[in-house]
Amino acid sequence: MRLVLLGAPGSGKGTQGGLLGRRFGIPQIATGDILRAGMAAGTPLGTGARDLVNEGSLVADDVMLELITGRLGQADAASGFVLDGFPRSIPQAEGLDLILKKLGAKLDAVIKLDVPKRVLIARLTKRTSCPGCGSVYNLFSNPPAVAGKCDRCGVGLVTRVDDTEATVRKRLNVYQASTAPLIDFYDSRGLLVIVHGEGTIPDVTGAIERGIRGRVREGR
Ligand code: G5P
Ligand code: MG
Repeated sequence: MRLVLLGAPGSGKGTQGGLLGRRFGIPQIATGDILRAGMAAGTPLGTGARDLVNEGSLVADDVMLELITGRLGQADAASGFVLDGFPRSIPQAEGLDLILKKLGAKLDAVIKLDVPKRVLIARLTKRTSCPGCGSVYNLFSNPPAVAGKCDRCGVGLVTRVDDTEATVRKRLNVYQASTAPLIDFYDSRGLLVIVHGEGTIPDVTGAIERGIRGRVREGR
């Protein structure tokens, strides 16, 4: 199964991407997580991306395409993946088409998570994340079992630098300008599945799975 999760900051790409990855036995490839891991480790990729990520701007398309070319070439992605946070612009989506063509692979579905702006802002300003495994929590709707600790790996939870209200608003504007055009891009290719993403986490997972099954049946 080859999936793309599309949606505004806070729409649930990381949360639902992790669940879908486990459900289908495929790696979740989250470009934001890869960049933050590089920032924490001080790699050239992370150092170059740090200011852009922290201020809510996009990292350059050629940098992201090089990253994703390498990642999709790894053995664990050979039979499927769920992309979370990539592509994020028309040039990235066109680049992904070329990468997949060279690999002889095709996307099965692009899931767009639809969540109203006021909910996105409320979610992100109450989010904590695990710097170890990428698990995501919400102080109100999805708290960890032990305050401040990741349920899955026990690592101390952190608040992302880009989750202040001002930076969240900037990220939402960047999403509208650069990423929202991908909705029409993938709709015109018959790949788009729109899912209402405002329910509980299990409800949204169920709606995504139904959407994927419908899309795969239609694509046969
Ligand atoms: P990221 O890391 O890709 P964003 O801004 O796209 O960051 P973000 O903030 O990670 O997206 P998300 O993954 O969509 O949001 O949402 P989430 O973390 O799963 O959930 C948000 C909150 O809602 C959590 O508290 C969660 O518990 C709750 N929640 C989730 N799902 C549900 C649900 O179904 N129901 C309910 N009730 N609650 C839910 O990118 C960061 C930066 O990296 C760079 C850019 O600088 C970017 O700003 N970057 C790239 N730059 C260029 N190109 C790319 N391809 C790039 N990728 C990353
Ligand atoms: Mg995320």
